[in-house]
Amino acid sequence: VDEATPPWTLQSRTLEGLAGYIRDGKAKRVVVMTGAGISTSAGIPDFRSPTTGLYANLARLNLPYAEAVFDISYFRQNPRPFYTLAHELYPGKYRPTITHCFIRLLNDKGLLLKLFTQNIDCLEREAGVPDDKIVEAHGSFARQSCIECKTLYPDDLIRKHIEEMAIPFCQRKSCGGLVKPEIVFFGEQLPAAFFANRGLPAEADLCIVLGTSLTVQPFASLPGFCEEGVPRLLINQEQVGSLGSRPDDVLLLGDCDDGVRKLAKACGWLEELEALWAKM
Ligand code: CNA
Repeated sequence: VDEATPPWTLQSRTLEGLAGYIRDGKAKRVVVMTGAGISTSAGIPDFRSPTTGLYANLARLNLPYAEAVFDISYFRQNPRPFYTLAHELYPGKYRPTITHCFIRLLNDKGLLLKLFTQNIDCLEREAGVPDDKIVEAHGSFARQSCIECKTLYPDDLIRKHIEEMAIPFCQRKSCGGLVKPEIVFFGEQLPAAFFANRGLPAEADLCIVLGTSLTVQPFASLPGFCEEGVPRLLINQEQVGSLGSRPDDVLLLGDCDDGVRKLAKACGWLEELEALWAKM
């Protein structure tokens, strides 16, 4: 929208306007959508940032193209690049960021309708966002199974394999297929929970999009399901998707942790947020 178009819902299309909306109790059903950018300050690289992203640094894995590391047909031929990466990304090594804690705080205040995350690092969970509030749209490292017969594979064994960068195989002798954490690869179906919940943005009274390039479908279509007139906030290094095209879209371009701190401050929640984060 151009600057002359007035907002429909907010007092002003600014952080202050948005914080006013929250302080007035108008945001009671908040949907949050996140991506790799909320975990970069925890030390986990994103995919697409030009020099620091994983795709820019995958040369050492000798891939035919960067996305192959998460491509199911490539994995079948050569699982080693994925397991090299899994060794680096495996949960348990990283501390949630203040942005993860902000989502937890929204839930503690009874305002979180649902968190849709593309991340597989489980940091939202570690920050204390409850299981039933999270839709891990691209799966996670929480479980692993055989890619052929789907038999589950034990947690302790996958951990050992990933630590040692060894490739795990199905324990059923008659099968012997490759085992893979249940993160969604290109060419695989998204989890049922995504499809069961994808209508929820239409019920939201506030949408917050954090740290994602919004380039992977169908996740990228979620903010578009919010009703017209429902404020949408983007906190990201760059403008993405259709955020910024509606009269009540607020853009806070820059670092997520900085943006979240500014929002928390404007809502009067900053001390509480910092205290929560300090305990992580
Ligand atoms: P992406 O395509 O790499 O985009 C990341 C976005 O975040 C970009 O727009 C960046 O500009 C922005 N960004 C990076 N750092 C910051 C920061 N500190 N503050 C604000 N903005 C920042 O990642 P997406 O999540 O959009 O892509 C979807 C893929 C990436 C999903 O399938 C994930 O599984 C996958 N991924 C996940 C992780 C993880 O779990 N932490 C890490 C790397 C990739």
